[in-house]
Amino acid sequence: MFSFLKSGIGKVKKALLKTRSILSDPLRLLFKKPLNEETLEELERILFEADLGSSLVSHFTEKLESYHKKNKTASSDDFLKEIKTESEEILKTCDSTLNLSASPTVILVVGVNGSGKTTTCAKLAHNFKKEGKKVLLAAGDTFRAAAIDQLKLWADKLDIELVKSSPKADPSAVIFDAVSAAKARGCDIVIADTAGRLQSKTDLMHELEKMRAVSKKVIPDSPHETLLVLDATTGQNAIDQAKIFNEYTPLTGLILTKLDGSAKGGIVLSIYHQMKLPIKFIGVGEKQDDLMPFSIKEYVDALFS
Ligand SMILES: Nc1nc2c(ncn2[C@@H]2O[C@H](COP(=O)(O)OP(=O)(O)OP(=O)(O)O)[C@@H](O)[C@H]2O)c(=O)[nH]1
Ligand SMILES: [Mg+2]
Repeated sequence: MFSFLKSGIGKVKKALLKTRSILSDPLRLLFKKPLNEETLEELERILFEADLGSSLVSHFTEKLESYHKKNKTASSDDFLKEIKTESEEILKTCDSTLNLSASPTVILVVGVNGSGKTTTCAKLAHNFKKEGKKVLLAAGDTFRAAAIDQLKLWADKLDIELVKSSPKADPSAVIFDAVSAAKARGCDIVIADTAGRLQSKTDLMHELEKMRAVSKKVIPDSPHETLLVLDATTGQNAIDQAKIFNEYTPLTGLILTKLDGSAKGGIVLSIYHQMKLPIKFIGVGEKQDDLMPFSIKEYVDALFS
């Protein structure tokens, strides 16, 4: 994972530029003023705008208030440092490593419509291939012909094997074929795309369980990872999605896409605070190299620098 982490230096910082402009820049100015009722209100407003969510906003406000009581002469930089340390503390248990011990490892990629699943599958496949792994993509979104074509285009471009079926076929059958093929061909990783589904549509949510069951028929402890792709620009709504998906199908981690172009970068912190589901990757653009393994330090530095 280290190889593509290095090439991503600066990308995370760039992706969080908008969030930074509404978060750390105003905070730095605010911390120059004395901390009183008025500035505390302003502090809450700034934290809300970066999508930190109400529980985290209260948490930070209380922490900063008590820090101020103990450190009356603290500077603006001291306050920023304090909020940074506190953010790292919240994320400290977020283990972003993937469980890749099985061969083949099966990764199921799920999420609502348009969150970035197909693109993320391609980016993941590309990253693993760069590490020398033999990857197979499964076109588990059989809902629309265009979805299969989209993954096929990526597979051709990245020179990665693809298992697909005809449109409208049972997605579980595709998963079965893909996992069986990966096993027979000695692949290291299978990455399965799935159709976008609204968390409120229970029949579609149950379909996910069927896909998991079928994968288990071929490899009993699979899928090894079930990753929920969340569009960071949807803000706090992403938390509701994570809660409901997790009720239907046990998630092993989250991928937050479209952090570039979003001013809601605080959602990463907020979602971990509330869900305690590890954030495994973040999407910082549309190209194959725009998926970064989530690094606590890199993220917190980018958010508050
Ligand atoms: N800027 C940016 N765009 C992204 C990112 N990830 C995905 N996208 C874009 O988001 C759009 C939707 O991505 P898809 O991968 O098709 O999303 P999906 O979840 O598969 O969509 P459905 O299959 O329709 O549910 C595409 O235009 C992608 O290029 C990201 O990290 N940053
Ligand atoms: Mg898709």
